[in-house]
Amino acid sequence: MSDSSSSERKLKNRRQFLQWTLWTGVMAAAALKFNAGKAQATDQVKIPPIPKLDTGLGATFDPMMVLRDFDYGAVKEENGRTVREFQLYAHSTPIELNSAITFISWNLNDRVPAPTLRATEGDRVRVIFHNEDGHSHSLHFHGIHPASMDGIEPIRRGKTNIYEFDAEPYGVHPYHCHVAPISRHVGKGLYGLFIIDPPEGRPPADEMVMVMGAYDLETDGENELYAFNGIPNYYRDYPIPIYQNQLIRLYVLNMIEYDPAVTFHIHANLFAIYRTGHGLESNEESDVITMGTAERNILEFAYKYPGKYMFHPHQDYIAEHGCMGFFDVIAEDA
Ligand SMILES: [Cu+2]
Repeated sequence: MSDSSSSERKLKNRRQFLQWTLWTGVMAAAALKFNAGKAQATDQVKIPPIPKLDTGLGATFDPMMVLRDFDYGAVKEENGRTVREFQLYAHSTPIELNSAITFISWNLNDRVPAPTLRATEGDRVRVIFHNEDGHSHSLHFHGIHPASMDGIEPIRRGKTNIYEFDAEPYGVHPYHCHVAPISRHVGKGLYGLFIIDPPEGRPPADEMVMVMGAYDLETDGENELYAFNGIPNYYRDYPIPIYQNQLIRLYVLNMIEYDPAVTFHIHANLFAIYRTGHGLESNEESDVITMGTAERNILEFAYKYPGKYMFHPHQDYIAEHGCMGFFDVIAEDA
């Protein structure tokens, strides 16, 4: 790629990134507004200031924004029911995984992972899928729905398809492309989280998503790089600020192809485990949890002492190739 086309692309990516950041801000404000008065009392949660980062990478998204970005959809009332309408666009977008490696991702809304969709159990969910990519793709949601909405039929390029179903059961579900070879479509970045909240909500917490993915750069059925929320080593280089003694609720998903399972481990603490996010009582605590591909959990913890604490899979090869991060615990009185 010539220098001029590379810098044009960077400019375009930065423009998209700025638009995306703006959009994210609007969505976050909308989400907070919509949540007002609901069981999830977001006003009781203090979110540390999010640093403005200039990573030098020409990314169309910022993993620091992905963390706390929840898409509640456009909310409508139809026949006395809450309907949440989501717009998803399949694209091919270059992502700079580090200063040396650019990867052509297949993605939704120019980001990997895809937007975190969020509804409450019993809502009607309407996902409008625009395939603007050059390949056929589909959206397959985990959860309970009719066969006609299972998303295994390819949607050809240029076509739009509507997936509509009731949000059930409450919990944490993945959604992803289901066009063969699925390992390639998922490995290229077509996956995200679909959170269904219980009707009664959950206690206030600083909520974040942590999606584990991988990149098979050599197309040899093995991963060369791994990442939390899209960019390898991002939270190693830019630790996630959280407050001391405040409850953190982590929605963790493993979407790593080719490795049968990975673990997720946090340092100097234990977390309460809510398997598949299905259940309001935790009966298990650990500092490490094993997840096969597509497994996901809610993990809850708070840090007692300020400082920087690592999190990573305990498969050290995977940690050393991009799945590495830190929480930066800020003292309460800071
Ligand atoms: Cu696909």
